[in-house]
Amino acid sequence: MTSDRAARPPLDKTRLKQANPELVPDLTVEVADELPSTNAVAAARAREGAPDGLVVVADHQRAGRGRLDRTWESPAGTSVTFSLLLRPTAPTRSWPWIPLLTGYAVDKALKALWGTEAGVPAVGVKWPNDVLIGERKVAGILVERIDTPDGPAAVVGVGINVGLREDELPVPHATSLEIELARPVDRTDVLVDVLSAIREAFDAWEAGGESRNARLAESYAAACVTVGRTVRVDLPDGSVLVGVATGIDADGQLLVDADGGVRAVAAGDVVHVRAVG
Ligand code: BT5
Repeated sequence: MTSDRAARPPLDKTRLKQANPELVPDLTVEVADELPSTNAVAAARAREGAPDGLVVVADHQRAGRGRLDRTWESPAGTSVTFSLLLRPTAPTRSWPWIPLLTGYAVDKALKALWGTEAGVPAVGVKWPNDVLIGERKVAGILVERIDTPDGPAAVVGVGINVGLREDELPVPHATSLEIELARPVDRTDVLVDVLSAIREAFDAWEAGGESRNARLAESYAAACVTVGRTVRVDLPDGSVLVGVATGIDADGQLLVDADGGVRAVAAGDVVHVRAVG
């Protein structure tokens, strides 16, 4: 496996930790060689009083968490896995937007990485918070609300498949940046770009005042590959909703036109959303 190690260098800790002009200044990045889950560590740090802008990065995350007790797998040396601690000033009723905004920012950063490369499938965000290349998942997001002595905080966890080979993909509908681009991709570059995009997106959202959500709904819907498709939504009570996704409302809910009526579904209330056909 010597060749693998050479081909898979560790994250560049110096570049990430020193005052880095590439990173917006209000982020403090901590990089660990290995952690079970960056979300768990960031949540513990939030309860201890860590400030907004702390970023916990694992070079190798061994027990990543997904939504609803699902898992996130990341073979050593292949992934970007981090959690950003936010202490948003936006009212908590707007917080359902946080995972969507994160997906939107990751999507934007990956699209920029694509640049002008031809022949690669499109990047898009799948409501509520997966980032896809073509039909396959390249990034997952888990946002958790944490109650802390200093008030509620949000832990924004992001996992991105950078260097996984086909035989390392945990599920058939996954993909990685290197598979899609057919060239090596530097994990530190991806981390720096994605963190900057997320921070920028949140700063704009926080500054946006009362109209923040309506504006975001429009931009999000434009980047969202779910809108316009027929979808099957699995709900926690076992029922299934099938209809055409027509848009995103100001609360970040998916609007599904089914059986002659439009129903709004909240991200927190769905088990799975799948495109049909
Ligand atoms: C997610 O959950 O997609 C959220 C994943 C969040 C991971 C980050 S990594 C940093 C931070 N620290 C953590 O502990 N977690 C966060 P969900 O939508 O529930 O999707 C989970 C499902 O995606 C699994 O059940 C698998 O089917 C699939 N999956 C697992 N690993 C994957 C991978 N590397 N790539 C694509 N799909 C994967």
